Amino acid sequence: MNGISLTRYLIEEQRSKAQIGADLRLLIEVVARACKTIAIAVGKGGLGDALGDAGTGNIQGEAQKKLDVLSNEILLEANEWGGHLAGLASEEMDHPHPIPGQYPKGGYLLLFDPLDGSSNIDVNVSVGTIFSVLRCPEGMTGAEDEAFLQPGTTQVAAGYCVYGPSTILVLTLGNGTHAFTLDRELGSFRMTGRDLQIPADTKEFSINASNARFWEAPVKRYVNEMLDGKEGPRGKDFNMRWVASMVADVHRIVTRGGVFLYPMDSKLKDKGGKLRLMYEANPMAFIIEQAGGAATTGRERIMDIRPTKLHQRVPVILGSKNEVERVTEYHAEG
Ligand code: P6P
Repeated sequence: MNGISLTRYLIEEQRSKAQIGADLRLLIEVVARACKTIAIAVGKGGLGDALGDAGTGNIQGEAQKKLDVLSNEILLEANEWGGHLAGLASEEMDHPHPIPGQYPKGGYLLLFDPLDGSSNIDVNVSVGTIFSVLRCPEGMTGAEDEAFLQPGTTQVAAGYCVYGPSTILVLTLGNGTHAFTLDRELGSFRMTGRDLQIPADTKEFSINASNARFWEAPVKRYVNEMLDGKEGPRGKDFNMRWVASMVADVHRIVTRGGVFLYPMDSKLKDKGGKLRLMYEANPMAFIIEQAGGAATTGRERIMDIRPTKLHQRVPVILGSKNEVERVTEYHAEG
């Protein structure tokens, strides 16, 4: 079944499991088309005029790259006219973007980080778009923050598009995790991985080790045991990778296993963590769990968290199930 187009996959899902209706199928197709446009802008690098800082900041207090702003606009413009959405929320916007009055509204909410890892853009390292789809609750318009504050278990779909040597869309509709690679000649995404499975064990971990002095004891214990290698309690050697682009690190894990940690640390305590729950941790957790992996904060399943703020942050530990369970056990032991 490899090589089928994204469109054919979506039609087959709609036909076989009534998993998705026409509106959700349109939503995914529109997001995929927007990712193609973003891939072209990212791929231009210094040849386009989109590198460097935009001179503005987002609600996170982070300097926005020109491509952050451009990617956000591409996703807004692609999605506001189709009649499938009630509202959109983005890392780059303080509050939700309502559907303009001249367009019909639909029943879905789209949340996204339009260009995650954008600090890597200027040095030509892989970056990506992350998105999550929720239903708009009865009685809400989709323009209010509250409409989006739903636990990750209510997600209807989630995905990311990694802009690397190839452009790959990884998607779940709650029926497995599947990969579609952009065929640049045809201009369409074609299936290159169906029902991906993350190995339960791994020898590869992913963490920004420069934060070691700020970590909580369970994380220090977990990482030190891996660094002790064969001679240590784990009895095997480990390898470390840190791209500092969540989409690239997660894609490696979805592809060959591994464990990714951006844990709580003392310098982030007042913020709640580094990564954002609604449009980074939750969609990645859905994708990972649908591929047989696990995703916790160290203390609870990420997708069970009841959100209180649109841009709230959480600690993230995700990937190979047995490793995530080990770290989570270490937290429980204190
Ligand atoms: P650090 C990118 O800015 C990001 O949000 C994630 O994509 C990435 O995993 C993390 O931050 C990198 O953080 O502290 O290593 O720069």
